Amino acid sequence: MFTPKTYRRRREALVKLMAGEGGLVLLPANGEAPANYPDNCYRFRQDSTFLYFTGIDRPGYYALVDLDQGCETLLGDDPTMNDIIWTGPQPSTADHAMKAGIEQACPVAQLETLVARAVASGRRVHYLPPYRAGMTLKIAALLGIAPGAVHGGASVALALAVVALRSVKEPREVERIERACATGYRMHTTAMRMCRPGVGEREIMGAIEGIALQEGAGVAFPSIVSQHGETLHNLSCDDRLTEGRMLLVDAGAEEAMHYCCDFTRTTPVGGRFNTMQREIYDIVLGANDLGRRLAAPEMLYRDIHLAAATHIAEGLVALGLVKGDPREAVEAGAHALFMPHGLGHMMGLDVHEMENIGEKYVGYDRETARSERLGLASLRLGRRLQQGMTMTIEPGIYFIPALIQKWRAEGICRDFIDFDRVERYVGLGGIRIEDNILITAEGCRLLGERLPATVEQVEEMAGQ
Ligand SMILES: [Mn+2]
Repeated sequence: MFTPKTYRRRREALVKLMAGEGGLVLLPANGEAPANYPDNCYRFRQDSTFLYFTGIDRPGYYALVDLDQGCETLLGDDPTMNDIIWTGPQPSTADHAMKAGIEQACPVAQLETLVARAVASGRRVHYLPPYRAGMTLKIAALLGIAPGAVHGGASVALALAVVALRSVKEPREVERIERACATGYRMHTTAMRMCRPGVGEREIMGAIEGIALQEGAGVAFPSIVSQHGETLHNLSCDDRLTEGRMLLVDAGAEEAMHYCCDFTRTTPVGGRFNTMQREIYDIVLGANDLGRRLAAPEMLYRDIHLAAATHIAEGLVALGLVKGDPREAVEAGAHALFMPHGLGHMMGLDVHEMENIGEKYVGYDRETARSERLGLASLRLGRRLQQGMTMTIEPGIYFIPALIQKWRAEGICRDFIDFDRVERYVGLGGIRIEDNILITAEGCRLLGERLPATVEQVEEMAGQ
């Protein structure tokens, strides 16, 4: 945990940003989530906004911030004798409140009374849209509304205030993210060294997820460890590595306080790229480099995405896969055949930072909105960048047989794509190169030590 002062200051900033709103802010912790019977739960993961404002990494708590009176309450139940027998001595609610810099602590049973009193006197209860069914039901019961009305009743003012605060990282948060990056470095270099014919994808997954568990709170999301890199979120990993293919690993760790990293590397099995792979790899790497050169305060991330897409189109024109003017090809959305995803996303306490709060407020803003246009429709982040933001840059090129077939059959972008030539690349799979950056005063810098990235660096690491 950070100091109580840190959490108090963050909540004071929240109250300031919500000046004029009035009412109560309800910040719920996550509860335990049963996997297959009530006592066998998934790994506990705290709600990131609750973590940000309190630092408390335990289930079942609620923080209430009174915007009118400026007082704060932590609600939680003290451990019972039974809890102590099974799970050992635990801090009391008052202990947690003290560490979070919250003055009042009381049992959860009082939540209903406090909220009911606010509702009865016509005061607004601000909450973020819940993402677990149990919390939706809880909020419905507390406010006396139908579960179906909970999402729509979430507070826009609270969403905007939380996004404003969490988007800009404090130096102490950057330091934590870089700890996660150090673990990510070890995960990815381990995967590269294991990338030999005959090794199971699952062996590599087990090895790298083990590193995440040894060094911190485990993985930030289920690892992608696959020779089928063209399947963007491929979670199956039952194949054995074969010479001539490439292994795509998209994996990240959470450090002890749950700050994340999120890296992707693509390594040739056996440690040597063939010519076809190397040509495509270098285009993706060039797009990654370009993204980092352009990322700076006031830049629209959407424009960086389009610049990276144009770089990819230029590279593919040189190889004869794309025809015509690269800029016009990108305007028509032709790059989406090869990169059907966005260039990146914010990252912090969530690997997709604040995705639960609503993309409209997180990835976009008053000035920008997600476009329906081909080649932009999957972009999670489009808004203007600010100093202190942390995000990924993750261009890729993929050869997805079903998508190529569909585009060919429907004649999509046929003026810009040489389908005969593209089909020769089916079987190559997919390449993605993902780094994590911090927006600085002048531009951006990498978070953590750079993982092997050039063809030479990857081949050297894979050859070890
Ligand atoms: Mn990512």
